[in-house]
Amino acid sequence: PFLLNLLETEEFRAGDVSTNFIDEHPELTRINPPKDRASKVLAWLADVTVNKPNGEADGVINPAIKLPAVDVDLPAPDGERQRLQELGPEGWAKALRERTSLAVTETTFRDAHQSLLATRVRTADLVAVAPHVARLTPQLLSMEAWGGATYDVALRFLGEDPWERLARIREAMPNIPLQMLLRGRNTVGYTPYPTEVTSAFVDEAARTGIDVFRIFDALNDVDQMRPAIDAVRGTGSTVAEVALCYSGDLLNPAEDLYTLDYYLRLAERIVEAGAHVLAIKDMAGLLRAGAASKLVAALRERFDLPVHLHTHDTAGGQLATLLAASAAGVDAVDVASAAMSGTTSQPSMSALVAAVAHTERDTGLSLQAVSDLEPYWEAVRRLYKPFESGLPGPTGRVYHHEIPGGQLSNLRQQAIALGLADDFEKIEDWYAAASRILGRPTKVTPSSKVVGDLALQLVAQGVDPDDFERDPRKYDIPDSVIGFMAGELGDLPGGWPEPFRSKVLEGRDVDVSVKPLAPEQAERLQTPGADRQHALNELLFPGPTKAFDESRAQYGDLSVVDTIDYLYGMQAGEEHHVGIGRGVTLNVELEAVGEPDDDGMVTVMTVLGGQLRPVYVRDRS
Ligand code: 3PY
Ligand code: ZN
Repeated sequence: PFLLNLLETEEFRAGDVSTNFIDEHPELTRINPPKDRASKVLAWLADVTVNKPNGEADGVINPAIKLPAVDVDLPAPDGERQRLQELGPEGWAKALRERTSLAVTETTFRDAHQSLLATRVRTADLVAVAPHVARLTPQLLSMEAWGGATYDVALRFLGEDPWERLARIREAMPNIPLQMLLRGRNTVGYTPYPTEVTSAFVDEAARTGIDVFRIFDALNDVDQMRPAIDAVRGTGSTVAEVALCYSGDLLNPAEDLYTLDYYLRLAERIVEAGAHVLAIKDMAGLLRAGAASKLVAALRERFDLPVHLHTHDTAGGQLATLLAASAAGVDAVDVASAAMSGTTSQPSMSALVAAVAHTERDTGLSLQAVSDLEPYWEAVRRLYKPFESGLPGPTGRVYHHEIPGGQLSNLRQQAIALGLADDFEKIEDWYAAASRILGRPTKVTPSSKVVGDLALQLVAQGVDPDDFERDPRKYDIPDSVIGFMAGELGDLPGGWPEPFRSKVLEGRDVDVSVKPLAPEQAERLQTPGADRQHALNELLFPGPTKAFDESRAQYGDLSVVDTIDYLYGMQAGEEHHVGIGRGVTLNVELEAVGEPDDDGMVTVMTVLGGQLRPVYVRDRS
């Protein structure tokens, strides 16, 4: 055990071992139990119990008790996934366009928690409800369940493999197409990758369970989306839904960039590039009801593709937008389970289902079934309270600052971390100013991050945006802003902001070429399967993948542990039933938590299966 302890020590592995290393780390000579699966899970639980990274478990319940009564042993009825398999992507899209009922995509497994709970919802909570969703709402067009920030967050914060998540959801929900959000050439990352990465990623995602790829580019650059569209079409069986990112205010006569004409020209290029479905991606919730009518009607009149509308309810009025779009013929809309809807998330599914029930656009979903799933999500949301964005209600300020839903919640947390919480309105105002300075780009990952970086920097350093625009070289310029001005993310819809851009780039030699893969990296992308998945993790997120590998080595597969235990640890006097996979459940009780010793180590006395088990934990609280 001593050697194992030693090998698990970061500095030791990093080669930073001085001669008196052992003297400085007496805890290593203490005997920990052998690292079997139970010990690994116990190590996690003991650590969380001592260090309380998420505070106390106040008012939480295990969501499982709120799962609606459904016989999950009966097979799930056939759904849109079987139709897709039968008709193929072209036929499926055509059928979507021809149906009268309004098709519904559910976003609770991805965007809703990305936009409300910092993307923290764990695989266990998704897989637990998936069979119920499959049986209660089999009419869903799709479930958005992957992509966006979920991939990064799984590796970085949850000790979870995103591919395992996808495979498990796929298995638990065999009848509903799984949809992912793909950031064009950036796949699920923040910068562009070579085409072979996009192709391998799409192929692997399709094999693991994705049926519908919603592809977008942060600057609406169709060329940046082409490799992804080609890769999706190349699978032969999956749907390329290609998005135009909505910005500005279509009906405003003063709008001179993001006009109806702009969107129609963009849509034309998207259709030519091979999209099966056209998506309107309103990431900030700026698409007003009147504008939605006009845009949807024009897109459907001009093109034969079905139109799928995605919005965020930041200002509180987006049900009106969905209804206006529905009246104008939109084929599908995105909503989230009511308990996970509203504000920076999508509008509520039950509100939508009720609003069009008994009309010709009736969704076919049962309002009863949809609402029966809500108590589960309410309990899940309560569990993840430490990750709530803190946006207490809708805000009309979004029409001014145009911050996307997912980013608005994140920026609030960043502002708190930087001690700028009281200045949040200033951050919003200066975000708007930063956007203007940078040429009014469409703002969505990763262009939104560039604008946010600049806004935070200006506020933190007290630099007036106009001064910065006049003479950027006088101030620190975030690297992301320099790269953005150099064209790292592609060209801007409205052209480059001059003379600002030239001032930023003057005397700088910025290399924006996409770095080719090393031959051994390219080789690993050739063969589908676990090694390719791991190679993609390493390529896209090297740091988080290392964090994930370390978490797996130290704590084992934590994705099977109940969230209540995972987030809040053990409570004295309670028996914890901890699933450790393959049908094995541990019974664990917390006996006592000792005081930190001189080395900051705490002994956590547990009872595992009736036997006393001490676990040693570093106190970082
Ligand atoms: C993402 O890229 O993660 C988004 O949700 C963009 O809206
Ligand atoms: Zn979104």
